[in-house]
Amino acid sequence: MTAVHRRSLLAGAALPLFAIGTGRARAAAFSLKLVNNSPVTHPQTVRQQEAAARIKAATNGAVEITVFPNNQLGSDTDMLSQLRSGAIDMFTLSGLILSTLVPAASINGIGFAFKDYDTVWKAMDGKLGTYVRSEIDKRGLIAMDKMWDNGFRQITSSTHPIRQPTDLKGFKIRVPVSPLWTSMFQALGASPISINFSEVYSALQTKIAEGQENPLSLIEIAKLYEVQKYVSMTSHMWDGFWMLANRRSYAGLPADARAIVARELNASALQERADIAALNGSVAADLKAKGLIFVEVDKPAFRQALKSAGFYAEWKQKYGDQAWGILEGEVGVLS
Ligand code: X2X
Repeated sequence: MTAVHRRSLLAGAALPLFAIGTGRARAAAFSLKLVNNSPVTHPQTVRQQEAAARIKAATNGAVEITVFPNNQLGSDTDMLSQLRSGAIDMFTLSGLILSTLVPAASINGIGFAFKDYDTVWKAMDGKLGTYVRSEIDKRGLIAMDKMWDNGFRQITSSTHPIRQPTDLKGFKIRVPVSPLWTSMFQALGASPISINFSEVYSALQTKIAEGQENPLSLIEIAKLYEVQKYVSMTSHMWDGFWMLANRRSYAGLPADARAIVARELNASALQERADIAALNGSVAADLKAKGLIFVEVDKPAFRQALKSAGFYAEWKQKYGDQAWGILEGEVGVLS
């Protein structure tokens, strides 16, 4: 929040800061910046803008959230530090990237942990999500209850089709900045390069990286098909975004405003999940029409390669028995 609004908060501390339903429009008492890394047309951005409009209406103009999509305020790494300092107030960030601050937050990205979306949402809206949120809280950030979908990730390549783990040998694959991603693709024999999403298109175009991995919806919306030739349907992990808030910004809102913000952001998260589910029904055909070649993969071989490389044992030890037990309670035994 801006200094001006902090002052007005202090000045009005003993008074009700806004009256819901008085019908009188006034300048926003609280202006918040919400940022993401997704293109302007991605359902994440669209649903966040809708939430902001509903929040403004429901608080009678007192809470104004401005959405800055598409890395407008920096890379994910930059935006995470801005969120921590309070330069930005809210940020939807992949749990895996958040793990550079909150190690437990990458746990949903363990290779081949989730078999389908029902299992994902049961875990993330249930015990696993509750556990990760409490770890986020310990590191000084607030996470809203409902995660936003990114999706099951698939590997794309501009050089050769990836069918077997052996096809990944020495493959220069861009991964987001996160120890779990690097570890997983090293375990598969690839040569992962950590690059923020803001640089991915150009890294692929200039062949700094031969390939990358992302959900089909994002491969489509971010036009990665323009600089990639093959997509291998590995669904090697599920990735989603936590709606994070700076603790001081969030605590600075009156309790009734906080309740409205949380309610509307969580409602938009559920709508965004449904948008992605709908996209998943049509996106493969669109990508094929644009010339991307779909490759069938030997999925169990990838999982076996991770197992043989000691990937599950290593990460079980890193997360600890409690976290691993919660994950396995949701998805079954992994190692
Ligand atoms: O950086 C990525 O690849 C992205 C957009 O999927 C994430 O935010 C993890």
